[in-house]
Amino acid sequence: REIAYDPAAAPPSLQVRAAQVLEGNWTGQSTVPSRGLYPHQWSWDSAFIAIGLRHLSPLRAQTELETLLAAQWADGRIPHIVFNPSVPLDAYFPSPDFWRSSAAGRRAGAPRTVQTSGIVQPPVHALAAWLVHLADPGLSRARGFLARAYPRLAAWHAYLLHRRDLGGGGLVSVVHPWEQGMDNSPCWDRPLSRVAPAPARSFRRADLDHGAPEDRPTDLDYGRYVRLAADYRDRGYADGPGDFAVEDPAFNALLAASEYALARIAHELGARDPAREARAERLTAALVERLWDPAAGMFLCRDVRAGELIPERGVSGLVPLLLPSLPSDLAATLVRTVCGPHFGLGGTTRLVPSYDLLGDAFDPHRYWRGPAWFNTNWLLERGLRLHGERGRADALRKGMLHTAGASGFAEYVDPYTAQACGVTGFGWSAALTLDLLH
Ligand code: 9WN
Repeated sequence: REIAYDPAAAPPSLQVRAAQVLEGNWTGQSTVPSRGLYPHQWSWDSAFIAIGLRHLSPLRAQTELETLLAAQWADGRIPHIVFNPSVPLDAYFPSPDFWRSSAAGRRAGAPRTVQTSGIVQPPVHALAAWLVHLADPGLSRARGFLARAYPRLAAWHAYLLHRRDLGGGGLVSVVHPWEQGMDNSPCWDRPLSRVAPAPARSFRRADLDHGAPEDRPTDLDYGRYVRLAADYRDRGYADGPGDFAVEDPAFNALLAASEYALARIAHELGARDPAREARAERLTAALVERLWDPAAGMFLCRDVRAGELIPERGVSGLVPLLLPSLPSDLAATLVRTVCGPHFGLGGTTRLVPSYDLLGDAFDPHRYWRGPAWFNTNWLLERGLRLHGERGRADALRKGMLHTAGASGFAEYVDPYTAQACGVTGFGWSAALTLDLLH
């Protein structure tokens, strides 16, 4: 019997499905992480999304970053959320009326025309801008993309290096778990325990309208997030010693990676900026000096207030594998740790979990306390490749592509079974899939 060929019946390819997610999440100027759960623009999401979007439309990828950079504060900070004024206030908490950026952030130079949050997220932007440029250098030059982005990115890094070195050792501190981006990682449990939670009745969580409570942070976590953010706001978003200050390996490694990217951007623009690479190397050296833990075989977070390393293994402590000038014995140790019993890659897990499989707080479904996320796995895939681990990088890439398709571009997945958790159609899961396909 002859089988008629019907192209409409063929299932769409992974590439087409990923593109559809990004199309659906595009607002005209930027991309939301998720239509329901995160209906505004997020800082590090936009950087990862631009890295994927460049394969579909270099113009849209440039616009994505330009929209974010347009919301930069005069002190150089890039806010972690840029609010979309057409979205109802109660669609996401905390909303613009909580942050009150243009009033409370006046002295720090918050923009008047857009509403933003007052905290930051990891500095993936210069890396993203460079990769976006490479996708279509002709368009980038014609639009003056890098020439316009460069001073803003330089001011952003200067803000972090000068205003946020709260530990005085040459590394940036985050002052809120939302800044580091892995909101309820067990790494924060100890420093957060000192923070008096805001009463549960004083705010309403919109996230529970979209996600299963057992996949999300607890109410107690939220009470502490609210307290820290409100205190920072009430200090006019001025930086100084507060209740929570942590030096995080991923945040600082991403800053170093972005410094290398800024050096390339400066070179492309014809400006000589030898200080940039030196800065990236100094950051790498400071990471090793302050955060490397030989017994754990990985980097740990430093609790700046307590003056000690936090004895928890989070995926963030593997991300410095991304750095080219990491000493080779440390890189080799990190590879062993990723593939060992705590993270299980190539053995018990399909993707690298967000937290120690053997840790007391491990939970395969609860947000950043165990599930695997696509952005951290994408960073590790690059790190493995950079340090000559081609076979492992290829296997991880394959696992990510399979999981992305099978989970409907889930926000995060169970690291053992790859079962989808959180929302599906998540922006960076789709974008980084596209990047891996190219
Ligand atoms: C708070 C948008 C963001 C990500 C973070 C992720 C989550 C927000 C939230 O969603 O955080 O910023 O409401 O839980 O933890 O990494 O940028 O996708």
